[in-house]
Amino acid sequence: MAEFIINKEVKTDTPTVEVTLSVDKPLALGRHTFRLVVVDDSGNISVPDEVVVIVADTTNPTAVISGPRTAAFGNSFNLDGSKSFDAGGGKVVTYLWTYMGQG
Ligand SMILES: [Ca+2]
Repeated sequence: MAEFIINKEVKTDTPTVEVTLSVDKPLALGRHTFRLVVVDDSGNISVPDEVVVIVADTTNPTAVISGPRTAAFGNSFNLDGSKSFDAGGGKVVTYLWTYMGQG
């Protein structure tokens, strides 16, 4: 486990390291580059190698629809999807409405 801060080296004697994150302390959505330099037991130092990790929103949003309890015959009314929400670092940007028929 390690907290990674930009340009601050994390040193381990193990060949793997956990990039410790949480919903409270996430990496932003998008591309993030990590660099590795290794040192051998004689003190020789490698050239750096890099990997790009794309942090993506892979969580589906939740739709929440509401409308008036009753609507007067022949009168327009509004449907409300504003309580819909997203998780995974994204936001709701499109609302797709469908009339499903009577009943
Ligand atoms: Ca999402």
